[in-house]
Amino acid sequence: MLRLAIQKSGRLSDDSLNLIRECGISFVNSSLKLKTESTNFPLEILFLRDDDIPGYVADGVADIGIVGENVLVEEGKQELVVERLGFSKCRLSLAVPKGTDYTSLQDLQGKSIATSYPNLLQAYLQEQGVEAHIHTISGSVEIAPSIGLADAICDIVSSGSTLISNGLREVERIFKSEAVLISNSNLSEEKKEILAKLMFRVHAVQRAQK
Ligand code: PRT
Ligand code: ZN
Repeated sequence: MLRLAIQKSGRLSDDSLNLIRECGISFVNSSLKLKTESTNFPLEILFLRDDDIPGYVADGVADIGIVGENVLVEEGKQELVVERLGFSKCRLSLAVPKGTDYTSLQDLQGKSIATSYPNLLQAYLQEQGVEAHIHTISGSVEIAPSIGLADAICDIVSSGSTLISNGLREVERIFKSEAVLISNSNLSEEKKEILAKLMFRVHAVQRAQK
C-alpha cells in the first residue's frame, strides 16, 4: 500500500482530491478523519498541514505527497519532485506601499522586508546582490508595512486583489509556483510499482485535460 499525504483543508485540498478521483481511485472522505484508505487501489491518504508534507515525505512517514512548490523549495526539498500538477498556480512577489518610490530592487537595499518565505527571499536577494533585513512572520504579511513592521513584503500572490486592498504594489515576481507531486527517494520495489500505476493514470488525466 502506498501512502499519499495531501493538505487537510486549504487551497490545495479540493484539486488534490479531485485528481485522485479522476484517476478512478475511490475512497470515503469524512472531514473528521485524518486518514482514509482507497476501496479500489492500494492507496492510503493522510490529511495534513501543507507545511508538514515535505518533511513527512522526506522522512518516509508518507511515501508521496502533493504540495505547493513554494513550500517545498522554502524547505529546501525540491529534489523530491516527481511531476508538476498544473493547479494552485501562484507567484511569490515583492510589494511596497503604493506611494513608495520604487525603480529597481536596489531601492530595497538596507530596508526591512516581512515574509513567511525567508529562505526563498534570502536566496533571491543574495543572487541580486541586495542586502535587506528579513522579518519572518507566519501570517497576515500584507499588513506589516501599514503597522510599521517593515518597508516591503514578500508574499504569495494569485489575483493580486489582497495586495490592492492593503494599499500595496507588486514590484518584483521572484518565484513561480504550482502544485507538485513529490516522492520519498527510497521507495520499496512494490511501492515503486504502485507509484508507476498511479502516474500512468495521472498522465492520462493530464492528457484528457489538454
Ligand atoms: O493550514 P495549512 O498550513 O495547510 O494551509 P496554509 O494556510 O498554509 O496554505 P493555503 O491553503 O493558503 O495555501 C496552500 C498553497 O496554495 C500555497 O502554499 C500555494 O502553493 C498555493 N496558493 C495558490 C496560494 C494562493 N494561491 C494564494 N493566493 N497560497 C496562498 N495565497 C494567499 C496569499 O498568501 C495571500 O494572502 O492568498 C492571498 C493572495 O491572494 P490574491 O488572489 O488576493 O492575490
Ligand atoms: Zn501552511
